[in-house]
Amino acid sequence: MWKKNLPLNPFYETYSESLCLTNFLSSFCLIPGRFEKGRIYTFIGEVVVSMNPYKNLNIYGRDMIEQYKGRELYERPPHLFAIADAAYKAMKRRSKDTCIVISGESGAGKTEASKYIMQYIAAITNPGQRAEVERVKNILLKSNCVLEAFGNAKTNRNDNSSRFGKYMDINFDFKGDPIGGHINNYLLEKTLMSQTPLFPQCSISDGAEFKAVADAMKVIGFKQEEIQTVYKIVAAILHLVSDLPVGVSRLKVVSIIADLLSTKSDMVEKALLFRTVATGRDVIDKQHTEQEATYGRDAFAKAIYERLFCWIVTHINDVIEVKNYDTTIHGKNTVIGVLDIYGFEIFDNNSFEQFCINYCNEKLQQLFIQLVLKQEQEEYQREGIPWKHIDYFNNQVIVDLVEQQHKGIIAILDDACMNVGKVTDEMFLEALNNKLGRHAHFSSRKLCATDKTLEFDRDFRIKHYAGDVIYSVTGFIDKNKDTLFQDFKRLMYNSSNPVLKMMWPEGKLSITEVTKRPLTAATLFKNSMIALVDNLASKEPYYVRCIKPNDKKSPQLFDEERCRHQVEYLGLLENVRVRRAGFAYRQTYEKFLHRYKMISEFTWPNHDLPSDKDAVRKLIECHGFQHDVAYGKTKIFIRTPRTLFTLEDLHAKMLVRIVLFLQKVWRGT
Ligand code: AD9
Ligand code: MG
Repeated sequence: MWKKNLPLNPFYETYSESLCLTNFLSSFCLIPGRFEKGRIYTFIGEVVVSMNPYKNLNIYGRDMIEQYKGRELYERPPHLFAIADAAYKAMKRRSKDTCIVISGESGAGKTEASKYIMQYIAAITNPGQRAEVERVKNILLKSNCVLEAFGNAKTNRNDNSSRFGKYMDINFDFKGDPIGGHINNYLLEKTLMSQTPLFPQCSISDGAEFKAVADAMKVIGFKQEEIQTVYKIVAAILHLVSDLPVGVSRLKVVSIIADLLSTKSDMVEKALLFRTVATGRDVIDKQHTEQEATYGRDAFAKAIYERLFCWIVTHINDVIEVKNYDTTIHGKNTVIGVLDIYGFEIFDNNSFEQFCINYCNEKLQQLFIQLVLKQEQEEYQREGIPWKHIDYFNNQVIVDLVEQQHKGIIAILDDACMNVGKVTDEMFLEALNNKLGRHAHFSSRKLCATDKTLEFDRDFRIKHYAGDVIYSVTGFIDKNKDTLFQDFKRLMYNSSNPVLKMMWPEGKLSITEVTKRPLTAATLFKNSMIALVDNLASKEPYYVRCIKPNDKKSPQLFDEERCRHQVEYLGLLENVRVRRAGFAYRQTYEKFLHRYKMISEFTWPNHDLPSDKDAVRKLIECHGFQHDVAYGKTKIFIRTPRTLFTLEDLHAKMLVRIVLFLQKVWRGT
């Protein structure tokens, strides 16, 4: 139905003349009220643009799943399911690892999108109802609930904001059924535990959510004593960071914490008040100043929270790890990766965490540019296809500002942290000013005294691809060093609770054995981002670009200015331009022939033409598609998806004819 009556792609249809931002916005949101009508998805090639509806839409049910299952990308109206199906089909048909990268700013709908994608994949696989596959699917789905319970929090941008990054690989067997998975988590924002006030006006029902999490943990396979330990750790953290209620003595709280962590009161007290230090050959207990003790306590609370989170992820990974899959018998095990990470954010007060989160978003934008805008255009050039270059803003310059060796902000921060003696956040800012004073994307009050937006001496500003963010240097040094006194690690290692003990293996080391210079938080994060991007770049990517319609979480309000800004910085306009001027599909002549040679008498079963390119040309001409293709040096390029569908149709029909023919031959009729 869709194929016949409706435009293949709203973009191809809407734009006959010039493409400008206003047209763009009109097309997918305003005219004829697509946002209001709940038509929140739009295609740009293999990219789906998603507008957060801020209300429940009845578009993710079983009937919808059936409509998208096994269909080609443009056969049905734009939807997340279409992109999920495309990634799945590509993986199954061509045994290729694929990935779905979901990006957009905080509250734009990434996490919701990732869950719908996983639900879709779960719904279309395992028709044979194999028990082991069902088990894996169930755990994959339930893992979201548990990870969100521990890793999401309310911010003023999003009531359910992801405070960690998540990349999940789903492994498939040769039948295309999920047989396992693996979750990578990235830098959890752990300061939350000691800062977030309670939100009494929150619409969330704590009781129901708690039960859902408890059930999910059971399904995943957490044992009863493990679940109890989880609750005890959470309680211990809350006791550690809470101001003491009137009438509760400090000693009482220490003893409660000791009980919860299965250790002794005097040991907890000692770890909170003293620090073991090695001076030459001697090891002594040095009493903390009040400031040190407060720092130590907070660092401890954050560290047990982080360990708990990582332990939960490891536990989930253990139960969904691919087991007993023999690639020599079953062939390659393929993967679909789904990336849902914290979105770009600007708060009133931005610190080290926002710096990391926004750097991560720069990296993802860079990957998008590389894969969608740059490589696409380079390929046309390489293949000798006539092409007029389409310009775009390349954010590599900002990525470099943050991550470049020796010169970038992370390197400067690490340098400051390496200094012996007391280093302050101000000294770090001074170093930034000295080294980055001329950088077009960096400024600070010292460098630009007339700039009234830089209110405080401790601020610096990065001109990010998605907007300017002013960061306060306060806390950068401590958060980057991320020091946790060895005394706490030893305390936990000596816990009589085996689960806790397992979370702290390095507590075994004595003070003299401890590595003095572990990698800093920013460097660890940078390394994990580089590895993530390499991993994504090695797979065939599909993109979901999420847009936030307004800052009020309203289902009615379409804030044109905000949308315009996001469309601009996400590079969507350039994306459409490249797509419209370009080709929807390309394939090497050899592979193209391999798939379609059966639909032409000139190529089936073999051709006698001088080259595969000539054979493809003949095949295309005999079906009358010559006006919709271009011939590159090694690949054929097809402009519109419609041609590809027709080729696929012909291919499918021919397969049926061949099967019928073979059946007749076998039966001897
Ligand atoms: V953050 O970077 O983690 O802070 P996300 O993940 O981009 O952010 P999220 O998916 O959590 O945003 O969406 C925010 C809220 O918007 C959700 O809690 C829903 O209330 C709402 N939302 C998002 N997508 C949909 C949807 N497809 N249908 C209905 C939605 N509501
Ligand atoms: Mg999220």
